[in-house]
Amino acid sequence: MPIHNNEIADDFDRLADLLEIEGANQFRVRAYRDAARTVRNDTRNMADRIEDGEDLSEIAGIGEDLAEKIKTIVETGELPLLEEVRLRVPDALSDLMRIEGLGPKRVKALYHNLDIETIDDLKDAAENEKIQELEGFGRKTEHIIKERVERFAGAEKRTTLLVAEDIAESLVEYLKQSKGLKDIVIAGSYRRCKETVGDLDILVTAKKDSSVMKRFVDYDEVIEVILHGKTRSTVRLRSGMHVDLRVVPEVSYGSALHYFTGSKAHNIGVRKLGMKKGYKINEYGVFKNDKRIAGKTEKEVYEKVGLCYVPPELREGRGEIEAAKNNALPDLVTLNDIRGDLHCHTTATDGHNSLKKMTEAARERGYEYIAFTDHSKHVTVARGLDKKRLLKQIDAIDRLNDKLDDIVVLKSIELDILEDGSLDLPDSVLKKLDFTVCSVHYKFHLSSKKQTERILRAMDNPCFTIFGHPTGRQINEREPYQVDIEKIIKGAVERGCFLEVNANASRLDLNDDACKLAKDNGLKVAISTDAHSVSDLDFMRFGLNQARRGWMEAKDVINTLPLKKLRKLFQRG
Ligand code: DGT
Ligand code: CA
Ligand code: CA
Ligand code: ZN
Repeated sequence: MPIHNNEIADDFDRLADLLEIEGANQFRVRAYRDAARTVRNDTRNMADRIEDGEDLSEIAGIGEDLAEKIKTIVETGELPLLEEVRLRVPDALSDLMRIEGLGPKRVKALYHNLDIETIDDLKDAAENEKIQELEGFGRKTEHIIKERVERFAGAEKRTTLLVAEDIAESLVEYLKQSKGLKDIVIAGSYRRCKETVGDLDILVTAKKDSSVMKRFVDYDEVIEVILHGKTRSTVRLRSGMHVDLRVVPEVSYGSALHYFTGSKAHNIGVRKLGMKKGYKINEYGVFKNDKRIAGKTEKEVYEKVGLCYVPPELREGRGEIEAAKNNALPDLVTLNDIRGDLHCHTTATDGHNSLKKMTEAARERGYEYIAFTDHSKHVTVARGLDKKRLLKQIDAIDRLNDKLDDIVVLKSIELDILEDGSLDLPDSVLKKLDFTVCSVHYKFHLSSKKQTERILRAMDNPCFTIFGHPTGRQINEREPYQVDIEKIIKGAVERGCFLEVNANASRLDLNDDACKLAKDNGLKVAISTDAHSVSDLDFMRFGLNQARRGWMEAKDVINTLPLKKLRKLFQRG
């Protein structure tokens, strides 16, 4: 069974933790952490890449040594260096690093002085007030640790859609080979394209003598069978993900799909409508006086209660039932509508592929335009563009455009919004660009009032076009900064600028709720990948998921426009 990207990433993360606790060189530790992130966020499976004969060292940020290590993990399931380090440093110490506020130094001190190896050890020690006696800890720190351990233990673990897809796709491929299988579909939050999923809900129809249930519990990624029945089983996979599998009769397929797709709030709404008509609706069908009158398809279920078909992304109980009743559902934006990508990086700053290669890749994806938004020089990256280098890039783009006739390269930059709300390059240079992306990359901890003012002030500059990753959150890693997003949305409408839906699978920023808020306020967005390499261009569909969940249509998204119209929008007042 192929090794998943997240497993390779976990190995590298663990290795980085243990090496850091051991006191290894910072650069070495950093290299493994970066590799973990690169692999985890790759839209393609490392195992597939190897099978296709690709050279992994050509992936941005993966050198020859790392490429070799990835290959070893894929082939043997193990990373020998990690095994070696594990002999010296207890593996569980790596878990302690997941507790906020515990760095390598503290973990080491806890281990050497109090024999704390596991989260449980840590909890016991905190409860027995052992930690406060340690040098450099104190009562307050002990209290904070105790609280964080409790939160950590109770924290709901949700998986990003990108990682969930990787896990789900190979399982579905495997199940498809079962004897007597007919339909197979993943329902639940996965089908609704939520940014993260709790567990996977797989639904199948199959012949009576089908082997699908047995095959499911026999899957070699299963580490625990929680429930094993004829029509329903639940397992836990190596990744920690729980999976439910349900076998339903064909006559109930549509009803079951509807029921298990959810959300619960949406289901309740539909059931209520059914009750008004005297129907009983459950996962087996729509019933009138115990006679099944619908259930084979989802469409049938909706029709019976007087609704048109509701796309899964809208099934959140946010007004979609009312809209479906009035035939007023949005015509959701699709990947086909997208004509270009407005936020991409190259080797000029922290991207991993050249201007030319990125443009070629955009053309392969059928785009009419691509914009390069390498970083300005302020705080973000060491090699950010100053005026001179930006002018050089503008020249290079002019020359490239001369040679191309089926795609246009747009000139842009990702500017830092400085603390006082100014932008970090003078307007005289910015005017030479087609548009700008402006982002907050530092001073995340301002009050909501100050942060909001800072951003609005930046938007006052007519050179400000698109506000990049507007809340700064990174899923499971960094909370959004404090900001009044509604004020920002309204401010953007007033000034004629736009907000970004950053499609990077671990950002998704704006998220679905904010997309809806933007739409309700008449603000258009740019769905952009923030690609740092060619394969990152494929993040586009993850941004689309959020926009669709936020009810957005093609007309709400500026990069669905042909270039001429887009250029007009870029001209502010
Ligand atoms: P998740 O797994 O936390 O990301 O979210 P879901 O939406 O996949 O929720 P899950 O796995 O608990 O259940 C799958 C679907 O089954 C859910 O979206 C709706 C349906 N469902 C579950 N429990 C109930 C219930 O008590 N009432 C109704 N009407 N539907 C339910
Ligand atoms: Ca689920
Ligand atoms: Ca479930
Ligand atoms: Zn960027």
